[in-house]
Amino acid sequence: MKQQLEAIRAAAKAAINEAQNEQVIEALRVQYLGKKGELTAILKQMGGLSPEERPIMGQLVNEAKQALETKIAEKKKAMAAKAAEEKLKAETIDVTLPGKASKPGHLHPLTGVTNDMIDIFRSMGFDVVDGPEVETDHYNFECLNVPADHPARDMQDTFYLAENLLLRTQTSAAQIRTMETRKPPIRVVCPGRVFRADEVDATHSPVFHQMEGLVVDKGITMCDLKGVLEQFAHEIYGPETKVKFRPSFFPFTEPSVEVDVTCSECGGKGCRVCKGSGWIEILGAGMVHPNVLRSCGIDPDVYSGFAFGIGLDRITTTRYKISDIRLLFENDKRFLEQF
Ligand code: 2NM
Repeated sequence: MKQQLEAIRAAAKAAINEAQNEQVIEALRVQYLGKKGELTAILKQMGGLSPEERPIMGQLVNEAKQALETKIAEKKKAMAAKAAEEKLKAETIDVTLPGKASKPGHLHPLTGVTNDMIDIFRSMGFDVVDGPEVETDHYNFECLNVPADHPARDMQDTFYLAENLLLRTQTSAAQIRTMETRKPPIRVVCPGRVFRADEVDATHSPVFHQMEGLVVDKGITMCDLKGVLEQFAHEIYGPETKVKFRPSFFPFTEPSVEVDVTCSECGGKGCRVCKGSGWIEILGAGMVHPNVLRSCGIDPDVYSGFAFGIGLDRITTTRYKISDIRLLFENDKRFLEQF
């Protein structure tokens, strides 16, 4: 019986040492120490022993039982410690590793220039208005005194969506709508996308951006136009900038002018950017044609006004010395990150 006990004890010890997880340990505990376990079975055989042998054997069995219980507890503790250590190892964060810097977003250069220009005109008392990009022939051409045989009305120059529906070729239509709905005094600018069926090259894109302005009140003259546009040029290019007004022609203004500023690259001496002339053309303008006022229900004998159209893409490319307008629309991050 003693030998049997020793054999059980040795087997249990070996099995516990071998055990890899809690379930196995628990199974071994049941196998050896449980109610139907092997040690309990030995205790049950003690009835057949002599009264002298019984306490000795009882003590041996109890010792074995205690030893195995201790062994199991130790093994469980060791396994828990090992599991905790592995968990810690797996969850370790190296706080000394360098971080991944995230680049903050920023405005597209065109948006930045548009916002700056809006600020300049707001400071002179202008409101910002907008209108639809899909326009009717009526608002885009007819109200603007553009005659039926004008080349701009040709399919070649304008994107038509249907007989009388088109992508606006300028933002003036929004100003026509403003004249229809507001009473003078009117002072508005309208920034936005416009569309023309141009071939793409370094200075042309079928989608480009404009800001048109309109002032209508009693007694508005060419002097008001000059003052506002000079102020604008000084704010956007610097106070040393000179401004030149040249006679021109637009169907919607009479008289019409084109406005040049001294080249910001060479200061007016002449360079590659201004093609040697010292001047850069930045906008077109003029006194609103009486027919345009009349088409919006404004009496040209009582009111007068001036209007102007500025190419935002050109202001942006000259300000940042960008050589090709297409860079503004390609959304190449290597380009955009420079601003
Ligand atoms: C330009 C040049 C000259 C213009 C005219 C109007 C309106 F709606 F009042 F008739 N808005 N913008 C205008 C005048 C636009 O762009 C080069």
